[in-house]
Amino acid sequence: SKSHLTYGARARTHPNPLARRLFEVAEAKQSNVTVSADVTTTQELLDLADRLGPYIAVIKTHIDILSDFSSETITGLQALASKHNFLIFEDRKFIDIGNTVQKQYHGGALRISEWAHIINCAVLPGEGIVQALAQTAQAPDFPHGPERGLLILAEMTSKGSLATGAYTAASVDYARNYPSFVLGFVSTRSLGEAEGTTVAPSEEEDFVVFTTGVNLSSKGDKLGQQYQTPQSAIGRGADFIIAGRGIYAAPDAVDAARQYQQQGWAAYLARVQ
Ligand code: S5P
Repeated sequence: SKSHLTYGARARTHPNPLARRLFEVAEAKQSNVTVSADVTTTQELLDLADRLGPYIAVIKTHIDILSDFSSETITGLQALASKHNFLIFEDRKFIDIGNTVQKQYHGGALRISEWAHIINCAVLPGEGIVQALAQTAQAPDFPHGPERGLLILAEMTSKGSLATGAYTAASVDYARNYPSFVLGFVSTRSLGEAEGTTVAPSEEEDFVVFTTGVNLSSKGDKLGQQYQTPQSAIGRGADFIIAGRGIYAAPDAVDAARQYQQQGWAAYLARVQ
């Protein structure tokens, strides 16, 4: 993997325009933090995005948990993304046949393709899900193509996760087959070297790794979530650490965001030295 290189170096050489932008944002803001803004009203979401904006590279949403989603949610979020220079990741975890995920991604009630730079999917349905989402994001008449990318959910942080072994290896194979659309993975470590994959890596392969289940003060929750620290995640290959309750449920969310930013950046600097 290229995880020993700086974000700046990876931004200069990465073949994917959205990956380049991600690394540029991280470098410019000295932040590899993605906040998982799992709040349930538009006001809370926009308030968090504005207060935490300076300290994060990416905001991750579960847009379908908002009780009052409307076009104002999206215009508000987009305005804050430009104001603070962060990208938007909708954690919809598409998992269906190609024909269905295309309709869930583009149009519909949530219009995800219009505003989410990054989406993710699970590969339970097979490689066709990646092909279907790529087809929609890269259609000739879709205006945002170069600013759209997919992360494959190759592993999960929950206790007893079945996304292991051959399933994780298939995730890597599919990512290799769609390099212009797949940015990398949501996983607990860097992937690609010893997974038992069948598709050979290319010279320029540089998957972006987002690691969730990051928390500084807890080891897990009562529903099977399992946490590691920013240091541990980045040491295992995370390029971006995702923290939800560790930040938004802290007594002072801004203070917490700063702490994750500092620790995430220090761990990154230690890795690239
Ligand atoms: O394996 C995973 C993948 C994801 S995307 N485990 C996860 O927890 N997530 C998401 O990360 C989850 O849906 C939630 O939005 C966030 C973790 O939140 P936290 O409050 O536990 O940090």
